[in-house]
Amino acid sequence: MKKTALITGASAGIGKATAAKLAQNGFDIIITGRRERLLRDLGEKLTSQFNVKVLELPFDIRDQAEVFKQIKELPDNWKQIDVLVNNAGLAAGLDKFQDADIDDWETMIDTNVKGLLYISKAVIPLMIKRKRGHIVNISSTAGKEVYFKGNVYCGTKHAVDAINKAMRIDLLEEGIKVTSVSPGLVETEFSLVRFKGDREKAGIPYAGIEPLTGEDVADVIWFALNRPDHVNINEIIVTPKAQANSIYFNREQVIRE
Ligand code: NDP
Ligand code: 8X3
Repeated sequence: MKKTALITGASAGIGKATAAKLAQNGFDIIITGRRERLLRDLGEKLTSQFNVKVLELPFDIRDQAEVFKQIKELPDNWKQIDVLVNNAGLAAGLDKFQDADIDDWETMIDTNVKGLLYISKAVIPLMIKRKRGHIVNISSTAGKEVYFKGNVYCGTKHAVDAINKAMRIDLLEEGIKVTSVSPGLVETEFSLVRFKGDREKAGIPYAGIEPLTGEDVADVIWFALNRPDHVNINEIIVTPKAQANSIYFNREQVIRE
């Protein structure tokens, strides 16, 4: 039977690659993000390439009322959501705690934590009604270890990790699976967003290593989604070969090879 997935933050990076992966595997897809043009372009591409239905929903995940309105107003034939990928998120700034911009903190907490809570709270009742569903929360290695100047971004991803565990417990009796995927360095728009468009600074985290791609992470998400019904993958951590965790890198790998 045809399945439907809702992917937040599908206008770029990991979310965009995940939308393509699920479309390739026959899912109808609801794609969300703020940049409407990018969602429309992706929607057209996936529809023609994979012969699936795509619904583009442009909205800001930080806007609680808007999130609930968008889900409430879904056409009836889009309300049977089998998979929710909570991916929309960002880092803003990389500064010592004492130097950081409070607006950056607000943005990260509002998007990575509160936005994830809003969309989950709006979609979960639709899953409970059907006693089935699978939620994939995109956390990070930053949710496993805190790194220098990572303070609040790491805090939001530790929160995602805790929320992921809590959801799995609370949704157990509803037959809903909950998985977290925690990537290390992935080359997407993430760093450019973190450094507010400064391309030079944005390149620094990837210097001397071969980072993951959005497609690498989409493959891992698909692995978790594609298990038999009785199997739940609780957590996956995936890093580039040249990264051991949030802190340790082999930055010479690319140079040596
Ligand atoms: P990108 O910047 O490439 O993509 C982020 C996506 O989130 C975009 O589609 C963006 O859409 C969406 N988004 C951001 N803010 C909002 C908002 N307020 N409302 C709605 N959508 C929003 O980054 P990635 O693909 O790398 O990041 C995806 C997730 O993966 C994030 O949660 C990130 O923390 C996590 N992650 C990333 C890693 C990396 O190294 N890249 C590693 C580990 C985790 P738009 O701008 O159109 O709104
Ligand atoms: C993104 C990976 O190491 O930049 O979550 O925090 S990192």
